[in-house]
Amino acid sequence: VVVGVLKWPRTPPHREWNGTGTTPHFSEIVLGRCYTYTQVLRPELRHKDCGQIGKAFMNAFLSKDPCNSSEQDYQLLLKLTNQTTPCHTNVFWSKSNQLAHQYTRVRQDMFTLEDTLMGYIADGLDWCGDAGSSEMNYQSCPHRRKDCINNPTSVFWDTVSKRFAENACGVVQVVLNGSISNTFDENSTFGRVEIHNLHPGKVSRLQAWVMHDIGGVHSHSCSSPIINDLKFILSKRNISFTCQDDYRPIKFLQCVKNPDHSSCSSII
Ligand code: C8R
Repeated sequence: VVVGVLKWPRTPPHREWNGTGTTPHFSEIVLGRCYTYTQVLRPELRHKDCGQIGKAFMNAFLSKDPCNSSEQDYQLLLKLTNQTTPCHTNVFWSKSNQLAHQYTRVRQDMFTLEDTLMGYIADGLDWCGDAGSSEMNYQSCPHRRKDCINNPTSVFWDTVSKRFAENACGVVQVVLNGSISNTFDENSTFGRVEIHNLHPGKVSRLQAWVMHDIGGVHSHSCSSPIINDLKFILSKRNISFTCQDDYRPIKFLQCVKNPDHSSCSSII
């Protein structure tokens, strides 16, 4: 008698969580992105060990309760992916993901978190494991609001965003979305984690660019009280703050997509 037969037929695994499951081919994507970044995009990092980095990433969440993830789980991964960016090159963003990345794509000397190795590897991926198994859960992962806050991806972004802010120096920039109600949101990663982890001795000033969608509403601008909230938090931390609406270099990127809009043809 073949014992294995007793396990069959298996009921398909049910979706235990409300969030998207681990991205198919997660470990291959991680490895591929790591090699692309270190061997092709930034060969100054070619000494990084992508095999180790891939393993450390998996070990951070496999065989663990996906609602009990911690900063500690990611410490080895952070250590293996450490990277210094020059002063005056850090770009933060909040609710302006695409635009901020378009900006640094053109300005190769500037870095968002996704332009660093760790952010590049993880951008857009989902992952989680399970305490009772050494496999990834491709079916579902905990949703931040509907299931639990301390899930592997949320804890990861908080942890790496914190490090990115701690390492920032000089004048740092943030791209904000002036066409939504929460242009500055104290509950976002930027408002909750990053601004509180900038080092006052290292960061001299935060330069905010409040960008409005072309043809979109102007919910907030630099003179809005919500921007004053940000200024106030920074002043308490001895970091100076400057703000400019519709910064021209970024506005030009928006105009590339909307060349015929009246606000794109004026010369002022
Ligand atoms: N940062 C945070 N979250 C990130 C991220 C990143 O670099 N990259 C990705 N893909 N994500 P939002 P925010 C994912 O609300 O909360 C850093 C995460 O799943 O528009 O203010 C970065 O340095 C996360 O839940 O912005 C940047 O400065 C959402 O995208 C802020 O934090 C966050 O999208 C942006 O975080």
